[in-house]
Amino acid sequence: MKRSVIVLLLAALLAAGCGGKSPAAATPDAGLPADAAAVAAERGLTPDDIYAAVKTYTPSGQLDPYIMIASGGQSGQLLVIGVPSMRILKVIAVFTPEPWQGYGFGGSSNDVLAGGDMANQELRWGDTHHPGLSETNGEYDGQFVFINDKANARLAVIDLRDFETKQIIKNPNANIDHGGTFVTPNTDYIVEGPQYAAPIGGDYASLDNYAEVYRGLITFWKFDRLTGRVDMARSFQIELPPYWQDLCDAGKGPSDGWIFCNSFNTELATGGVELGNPPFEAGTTKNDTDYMHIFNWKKAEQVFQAGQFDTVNGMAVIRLQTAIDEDVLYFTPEPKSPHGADVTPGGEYIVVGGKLDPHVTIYSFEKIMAAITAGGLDVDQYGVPVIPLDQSMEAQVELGLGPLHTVYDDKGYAYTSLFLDSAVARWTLGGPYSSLHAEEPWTLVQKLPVQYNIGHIAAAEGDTASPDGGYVVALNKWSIDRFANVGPLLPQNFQLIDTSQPGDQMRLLYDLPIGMAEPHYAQIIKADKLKAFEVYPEVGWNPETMSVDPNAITAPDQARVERNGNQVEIWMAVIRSHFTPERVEIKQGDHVIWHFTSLERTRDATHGFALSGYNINLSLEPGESQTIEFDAHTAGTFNYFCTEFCSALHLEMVGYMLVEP
Ligand code: RUQ
Ligand code: CUA
Repeated sequence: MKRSVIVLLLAALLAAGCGGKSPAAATPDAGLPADAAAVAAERGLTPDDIYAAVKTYTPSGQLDPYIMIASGGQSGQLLVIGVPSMRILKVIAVFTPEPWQGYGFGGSSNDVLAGGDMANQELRWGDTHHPGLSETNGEYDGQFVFINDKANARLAVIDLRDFETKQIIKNPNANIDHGGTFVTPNTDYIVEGPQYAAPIGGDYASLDNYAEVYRGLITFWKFDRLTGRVDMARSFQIELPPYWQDLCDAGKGPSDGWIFCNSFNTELATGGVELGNPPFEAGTTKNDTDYMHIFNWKKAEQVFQAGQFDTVNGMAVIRLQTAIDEDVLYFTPEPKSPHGADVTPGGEYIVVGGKLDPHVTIYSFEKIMAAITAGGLDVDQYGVPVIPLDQSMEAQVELGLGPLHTVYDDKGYAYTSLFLDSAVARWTLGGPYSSLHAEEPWTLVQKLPVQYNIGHIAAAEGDTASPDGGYVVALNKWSIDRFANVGPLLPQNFQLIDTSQPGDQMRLLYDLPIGMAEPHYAQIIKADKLKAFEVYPEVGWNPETMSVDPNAITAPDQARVERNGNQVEIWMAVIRSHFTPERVEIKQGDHVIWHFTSLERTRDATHGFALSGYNINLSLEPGESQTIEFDAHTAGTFNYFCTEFCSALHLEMVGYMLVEP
């Protein structure tokens, strides 16, 4: 029945000349079933609207073929969104405490958050920019996702078996990052690119000494898949000139082993508009070109392993001069204030968008290698060899105003966000991609307006070695008039675009308001690559160690309270619809260690544990174990209760904690 309605709708679309710009509402004579046509007519839906509805409508119980993992911007979190339904499935708590997940309110997540603290400052938010899914052979493998915190130069590791954050690591030598996270094709390293230059290690230095003391810094975090953690002892950094390095991408295929990063502020501007200096916006954009940074990371790894580094704050730093001497770093010019650097699926080209240039510039990895091999290169003011633009460039394509980021599909098209034009540009790749499309290589095919001010852009598997095509999502910074007025702070607008048809057939399908932050990048993975647990694999599972916790219990009759001096230790069983024990009687000043085990094996039978007056709130998913520790600082009568409506007698899932003065 459902299928036949769709067939009828599609027939109607054809009959109505779908794809045309006719504003005429569908009418019953268009061939729609009478009731559907009546709804369409009543709502004033055009054939284009009906097409978009049919492309995105996902009946209850049907699952999306793609999952988008989007940065959550200054919320500090990640978003999980189904594509094409554009339903928000989850917010993953990363840098910011989140009560629903019991994240940061007792339990092991407190340790995860504390792992990202600075020596003298607790950090409880982040500005997430670029999620990086783990890859095997340049393809998403669905195991992990990594995300940076631009505000504090931190990196987080999320395990996609339970979609929970396992590690936050503070970069000891940087205060800001941006060009991360992205991974090398087999996730050997998670790369965290820098942004605003600063003295390495963050010491004080006058801006008068900018050129001599301030530096850029790129970090290669070694990822250990077995432990699911970054290993700082096997990670290294490379000192860079104090240009402001921006987004980066890893080579693959022929360019595997190399990394490409944009930079701006090769002018070495230091601001000070209040002192009569040019403001940063003018000072950093004077030069016609900046430098793309070209790293041989496999060579850098050898340099690191050979011990050719200084240790700064416990971290190996390969000095700039060593990087130059060991052929680790090269430059090539890029037009005015570049932003995105995106390697093509086969690894042959790097596409760079210049914010103040109407073109994207396409660099050939083969040409770059030939220039390096030929040698005899001039150097920049810091001694880094510079490959002239005419020796590295393959093509330029004029797209429009404000090109930023580029993703790809399976038809040899590239999609570039045009911030100032508020449009998505579809254009053709050349070289080995020419046979995939009918158009001329390196030409603009279509510009689709989006609403408004698009920043990043994401495509189905669009930055992997084999993009899927079909969908692109425009991550728009402004929404202005797209949604009901909810006051001066407006949501962002994620717009789903249909890219299934070739040529100038891109269409806008759906608007998803994001009312929690300004997300930056997103990646879209095939849903069947994700193999998350339905319930934790065994009762007593500790999500921090991903194994059964030694303090877990397996039955309610093992629940108990033990006192040792003024330390009270509690082993609590949690199962519908009660906690065991239901009474905890302690004394003011006691130190309490409280272990929880959910004995549930039923999918979605999650319990919460909230303790009044003590800022404690856990989420106990089926099979999960957790431990909290606190001092009973306040005497009185307190309740603990379940915060998830888990059963008809959920309100009875409660207990008393009596703290005797
Ligand atoms: S940025 S809008 Cu952080 Cu990726 Cu380009
Ligand atoms: Cu357990 Cu409500």
